[in-house]
Amino acid sequence: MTMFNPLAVSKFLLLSTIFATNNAFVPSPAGKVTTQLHSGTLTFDKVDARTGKPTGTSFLPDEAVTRASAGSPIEKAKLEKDGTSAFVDVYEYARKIREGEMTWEEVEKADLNTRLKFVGMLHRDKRTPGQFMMRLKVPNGIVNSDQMRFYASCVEKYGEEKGVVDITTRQNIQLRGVKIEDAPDIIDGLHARNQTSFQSALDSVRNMVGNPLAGIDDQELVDTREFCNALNDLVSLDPVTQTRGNPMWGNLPRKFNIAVSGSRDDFAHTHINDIGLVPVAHATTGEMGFNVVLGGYMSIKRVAESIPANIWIPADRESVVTLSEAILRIFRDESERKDRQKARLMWLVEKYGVAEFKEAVIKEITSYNRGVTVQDAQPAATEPFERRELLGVHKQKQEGKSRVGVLVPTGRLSVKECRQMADLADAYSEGEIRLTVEQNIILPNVDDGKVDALLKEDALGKGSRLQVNPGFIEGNVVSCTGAQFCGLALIETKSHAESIAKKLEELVTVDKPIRIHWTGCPNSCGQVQVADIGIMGGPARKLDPETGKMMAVPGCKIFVGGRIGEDAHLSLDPFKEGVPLDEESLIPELVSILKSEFGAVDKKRRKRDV
Ligand code: SRM
Ligand code: SF4
Repeated sequence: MTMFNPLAVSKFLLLSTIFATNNAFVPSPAGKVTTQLHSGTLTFDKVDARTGKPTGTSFLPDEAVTRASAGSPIEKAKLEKDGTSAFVDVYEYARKIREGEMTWEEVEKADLNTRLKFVGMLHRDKRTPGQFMMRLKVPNGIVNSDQMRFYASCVEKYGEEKGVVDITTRQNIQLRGVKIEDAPDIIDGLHARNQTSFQSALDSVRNMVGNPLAGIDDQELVDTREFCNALNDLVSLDPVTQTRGNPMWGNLPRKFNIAVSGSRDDFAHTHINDIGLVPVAHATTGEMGFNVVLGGYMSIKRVAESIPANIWIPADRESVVTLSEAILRIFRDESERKDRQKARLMWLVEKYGVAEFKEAVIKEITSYNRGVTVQDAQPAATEPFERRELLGVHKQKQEGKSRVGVLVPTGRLSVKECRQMADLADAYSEGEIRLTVEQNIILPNVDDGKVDALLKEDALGKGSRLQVNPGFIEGNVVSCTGAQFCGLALIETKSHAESIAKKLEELVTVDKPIRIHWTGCPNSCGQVQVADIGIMGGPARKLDPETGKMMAVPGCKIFVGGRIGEDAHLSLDPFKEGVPLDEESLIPELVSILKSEFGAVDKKRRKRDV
């Protein structure tokens, strides 16, 4: 019997070229390394006996290992057992559970709630004990109909409520309801479809966000697909063994986000990523390239907009990969290991100073000896430019082709809706489906002559949640996962986000898209600070009519005035706090904000006026 190797990457299935890296790890003979934890002495394997690959920790300088060993409990969990071999754990646990040797409750706690995250498996212990969310990697947010049908088949057995598929705010897919015993089949199925869940969560480089209009847009400056694929390979593909999971990035101090923008619209949101690549032509030569912005992030402790690094690189794979690798290497070895709230890139850049950090990056790049050079940032274009719409029907640069943006309310897809989207993609967009950070779908390359037929499809018709021409309010809602599945949530989000948008749509008329984002807690996965109106879970009090006393109720903070695109701006201070979440409190607040800040008028009055 041949053993399936969960880490193996099929050469036939690999989309992108493998980069030979100068500092690729050459496995040394299995050896033990000892380090002092404050709980005692730890000895870890330099080469993981289970995978034959070096561990993530084996790439760290001694000094970083010492800091990690005195670091947070997550740092210790990573030192004690390597995350890049977590695939092996999933297969072993699944086999034992299937064969009745153990139950999920007996899985080692640090694996259950921490290390399995390296395989993209997040135990939803508070909400659905024993069931996991499985997060994938979808570079540039491009999937196909076969993959979409596969997602549906994976979650169907978990029932309508728990077995759903979500499009995330990183243009990515999450499968819900997954049980450990089913995970190997899902992982095998993903790998057979050139996808993976590996290194999609915890201290990993997260999904590569690119331009959802890559290759189909006449305003495009750079096609982001090859860069997202190349960067995905950098972090997810072991350059030595050519297996999934690159141990070089297997022990990072924290999550790391990269976004590659392809046009002046900045659909990728470079301003809220650790590395943002902003397409700008070289002022003298006209060569297309990227200005680099650094350190954008959101968290409970701090929300920061990216800062310019005064770096420009040409838009070629070698330059993009080398720059990212240099920054990642410095981040991996030098960033904070004790206080996780201070371990994001921005803190390290500030510790250096921007100019000094730039110098360190250039020194690192030079040491790789790949002939990559960087220049000072180039001036951005100044001609007026208006950010465009992604929903609806729009002409492509290809003659006779259109892109059709479909609203997926709050990114949530039922099994039936996944299959409907797959069928539409097969019939109209050569099977291709693109995801956006607004949690919606774009069907590319639809023949102009077939657009009418597409719009008449039942899946997009009256009564369907999926719509091509929704109202300006309901069509622009984004929502994080919230209390239904997320243990950190202070409030339920997605169901409120969808129903309140519908009600607002009935009450007022606006003359432009109004982006309402919901997020269940201050981590801001729903990115409320970029929204026109952002709703963040928070405490509130309300009069109890029975007792006549004030009582604590689920509530929210409201943010107003975030901007995206070239003129991005984060709205950092709440416009209003302590608003109860019930409809009789929240809807009047939102109507009032829509009127005072966004020129909304009552629907009835507008009808009379007309
Ligand atoms: Fe997030 C943690 C969901 C995008 C900032 N995020 C979580 C966890 C894993 C918490 C948990 O264990 O339950 C959430 C899983 C809930 C679930 O069951 O889905 C979670 N984050 C999400 C997703 C699914 C929201 C969504 O509905 O779309 C997004 C998945 C993206 C992906 O595909 O990889 C998601 N999270 C974001 C973003 C937006 C972005 O990347 O543009 C942010 C702000 C940007 C950033 O990271 O700087 C974000 N999530 C956080 C943070 C705060 C990070 C920090 O530095 O402190 C946490 C908490 C943490 O990491 O400790 C967090
Ligand atoms: Fe969970 Fe908070 Fe992120 Fe929402 S913002 S998914 S509640 S961690």
